[in-house]
Amino acid sequence: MKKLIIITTLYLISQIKTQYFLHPQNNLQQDSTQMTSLTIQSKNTSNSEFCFGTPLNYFSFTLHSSSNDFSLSENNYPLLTIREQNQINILSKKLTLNETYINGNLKIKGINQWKLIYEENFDESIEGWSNKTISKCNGITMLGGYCIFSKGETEKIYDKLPEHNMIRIQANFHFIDNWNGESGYLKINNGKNGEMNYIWIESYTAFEGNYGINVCGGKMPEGKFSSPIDVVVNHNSDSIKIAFGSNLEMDPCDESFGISGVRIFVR
Ligand SMILES: [Ca+2]
Ligand SMILES: [Ca+2]
Repeated sequence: MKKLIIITTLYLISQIKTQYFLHPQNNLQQDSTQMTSLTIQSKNTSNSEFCFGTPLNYFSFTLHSSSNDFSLSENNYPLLTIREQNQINILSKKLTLNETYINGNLKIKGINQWKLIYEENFDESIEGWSNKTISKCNGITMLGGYCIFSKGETEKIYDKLPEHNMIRIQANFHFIDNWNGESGYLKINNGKNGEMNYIWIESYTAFEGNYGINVCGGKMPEGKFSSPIDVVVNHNSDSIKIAFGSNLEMDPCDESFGISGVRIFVR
């Protein structure tokens, strides 16, 4: 790198700062230097610094004597600092990453953010559900659906949840065909001895008229084809059992439900 101008700043024991300019006009000019080790060690009251660039425009690595922070700076403005106890602060105004892996918590202004742990769209493998028949309706692949789920439940245990205090369950509940005020529900095993408790219930009555839209199953229109479930409850166990169900009474080809887009978040 012929155009690279290196300013090496060394602090001598006498605290007299000596700069070595590796510059075309300087006697120290050379195209490259090879070494196996370079240590920059200042006296306690001075920073240890290594700079690339010109005196007016440069990047520097600095170990600050007062704080023991190590920083990468542009023109003395810190872009990244490494503090004691392995704390890294990125002070740059923009940060671009190709991929990010977060093993612990993500906090924004001190608040833990939701972490998506499980997501199921039922397009690929379906594992763990007590009744795992799927169907496709109106372009949506769903667990259950027309002629499949009516009265009863399908349940699944999600395990290996990371440490958390709250859990958030999202899904879409699809009411299909001839509901007459019956209810669809979501239960989880947060009872005293792991009993299943209702955490979401919604009832629906189908309406047969000129204004209905029939998108799924039989001829009865779907007035609530996709009802979003989004429930947050206190929870700290490393597993959870959830069950979707209904108290429908008729044949699933007359009235049915389906589930799509299940997501489990914790924080
Ligand atoms: Ca009915
Ligand atoms: Ca229908």
